[in-house]
Amino acid sequence: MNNSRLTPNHIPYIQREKMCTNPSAKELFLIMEKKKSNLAVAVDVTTKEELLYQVNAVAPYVCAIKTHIDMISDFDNDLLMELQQLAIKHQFLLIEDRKFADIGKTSKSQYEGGIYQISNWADLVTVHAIPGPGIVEGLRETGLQLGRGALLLAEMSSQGSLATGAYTEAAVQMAKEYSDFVIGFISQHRITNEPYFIHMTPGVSLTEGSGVFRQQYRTPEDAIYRDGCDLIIVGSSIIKATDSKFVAHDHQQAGWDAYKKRLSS
Ligand code: S5P
Repeated sequence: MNNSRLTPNHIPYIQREKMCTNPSAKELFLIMEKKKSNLAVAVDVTTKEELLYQVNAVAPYVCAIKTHIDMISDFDNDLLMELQQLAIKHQFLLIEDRKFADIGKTSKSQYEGGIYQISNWADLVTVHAIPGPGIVEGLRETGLQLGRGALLLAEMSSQGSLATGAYTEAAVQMAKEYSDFVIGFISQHRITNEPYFIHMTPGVSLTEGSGVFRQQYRTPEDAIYRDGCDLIIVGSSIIKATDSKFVAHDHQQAGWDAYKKRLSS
């Protein structure tokens, strides 16, 4: 098969692993294939105990865990040790959804320093494109030598988002310029056909509709098969469920079925 004539929608994750150079991107594709999971769970909770409880529950079904570490009221360094141990034991990546948005110098200091020292433990971080390429250059200087990667926010799931059209296209250009560090996007659709870019998408639930503060949800099938995203990010639908383990498994299966359907379409 001549892959150059195919869109990434028809190239298996395992082949796309060979097309990227960033170590975290490679590891992610390998884990996705091995665990048959294109599910990342957004564990948006406020205590260490809840975070570790939820991560333990969903770990077998995910390729990544996405944190907002600054929501944790009793944060300490032990939490980071435990998260990293769980990530090794269950094979998943850690995405810190920091949404950096400042000039390069400031963002770099926020990435490596402060209480959270994000670059020491997060495989991937989220980054706004709004400041222009300097933000990527600043983060890249720290992250690349540690084998880390970044995801550019090119579109958002909330109704009325300003990240559309020319803004989204400019984010794609920024990513192409630094594709050794920017491994892909947070977006609502496939926005470019380079097979090494991973499109991660939030606003996903088995039940479509809207959430609080104008969040919008569509199903794993729509996100992956219809919209061409590669990885679904699911938060409240899983972690607010009575049995998050069970519901995580359902989302994993729905995401993987949609990927298989896409490959064979
Ligand atoms: O456009 C976006 C980008 C992100 S990273 N919309 C989002 O909802 N997110 C994040 O995904 C958000 O910060 C939250 O952690 C998660 C969605 O959670 P849910 O509870 O709505 O599924």
